[in-house]
Amino acid sequence: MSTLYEIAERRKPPGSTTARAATPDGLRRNATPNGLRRNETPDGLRRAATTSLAVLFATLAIATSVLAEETNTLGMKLVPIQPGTLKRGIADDEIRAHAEQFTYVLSKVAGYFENQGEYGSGLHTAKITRPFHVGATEVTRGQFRKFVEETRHITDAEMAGQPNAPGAPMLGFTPPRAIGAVKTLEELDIVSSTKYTWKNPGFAQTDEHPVVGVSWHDAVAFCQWLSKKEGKTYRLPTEAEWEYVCRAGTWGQAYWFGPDPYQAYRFANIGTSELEKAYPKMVLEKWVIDVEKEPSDGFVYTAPVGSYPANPWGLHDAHGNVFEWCQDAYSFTAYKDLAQAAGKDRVVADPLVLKPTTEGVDVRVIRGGSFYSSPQNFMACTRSFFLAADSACYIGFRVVRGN
Ligand SMILES: [Ca+2]
Ligand SMILES: [Ca+2]
Repeated sequence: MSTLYEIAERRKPPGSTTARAATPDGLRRNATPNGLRRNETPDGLRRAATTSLAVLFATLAIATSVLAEETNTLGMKLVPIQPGTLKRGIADDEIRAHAEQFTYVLSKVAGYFENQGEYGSGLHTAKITRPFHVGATEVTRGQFRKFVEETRHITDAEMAGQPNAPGAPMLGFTPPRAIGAVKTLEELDIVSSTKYTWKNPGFAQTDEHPVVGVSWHDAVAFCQWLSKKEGKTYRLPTEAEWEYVCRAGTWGQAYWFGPDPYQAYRFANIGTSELEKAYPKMVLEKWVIDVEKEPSDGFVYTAPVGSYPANPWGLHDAHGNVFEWCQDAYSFTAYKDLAQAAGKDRVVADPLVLKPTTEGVDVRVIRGGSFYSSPQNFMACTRSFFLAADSACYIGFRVVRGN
């Protein structure tokens, strides 16, 4: 079996290396129904009632302010998220649904996730203890452009090829030269080249499309710039926060919209029949689909952000469009390690993993799948990774703002 380093070195998209396998808490009320003592006078009752109402309105005002949706200086919509809990790991139902849907042998799918420590021994509960805001959409190319214009930031991909460049040339979308011309998987469709940057990912984009071709470093630099600009703390979501807001209260199903990947075309831009029609043999390798019968999601490459319905908490494109960088370093055994360290109750408060599988190799988590992904890769639970200094035409990011 390949080591993480070897896999990362190959710089293949997660879709091709791993595809095979691939509530809020309620507030406790401790008051009595009316909150009053038995011996109070009517006046006292009125005063107490008035006081109770004042407290209630004040509480509602606080709750409302916490719950407000906001638009920041970049015109980015931020939706409020309340603390709560998230089960992490793979639910039996999710495994079963995929085994049945894709004719994979149940044990094979389960075995894949078990190897990643995400199933059985890795099951645990993540407790999100603080409220935060999260971008309703992925960061757009127009928003990233403003950052570049103000800071003259040079991305890792733009430095690639020069001496001491931190990362490899960006993976851009390179259509096969001709049908039948591709002899090996290495020649297929996604190629590392210095000609690709966030301005040229290999397909056309407008300022409303999600920015791609940004490394983890570039995404963090964007957050730092925006924090300084607004005097607030912007950052990438932790891996746990990402799944928490993607699931939006759902558990035991592969997607926030349900268990059925064949409904995904209504809710997400993923690699489905339109991609297969544009580039035959590209999708079929990864996904058992019927090109003629299966509806298209409408986009071969990235879609303008927010083109599909929001999930119950107001997020668009958590599944698909582009993978999203998370703060965490990627570790194969992260879930198993966290579960074991958590003790009997297996509850971990605000988990954040910073220790990678291989010392000295900065590999970070990416989540949610992309326009190029098969269903296993855009499940809410599916963990993927990429080198922090590298970039690809199917990876972007979304920001979190602390409160
Ligand atoms: Ca698509
Ligand atoms: Ca996404």
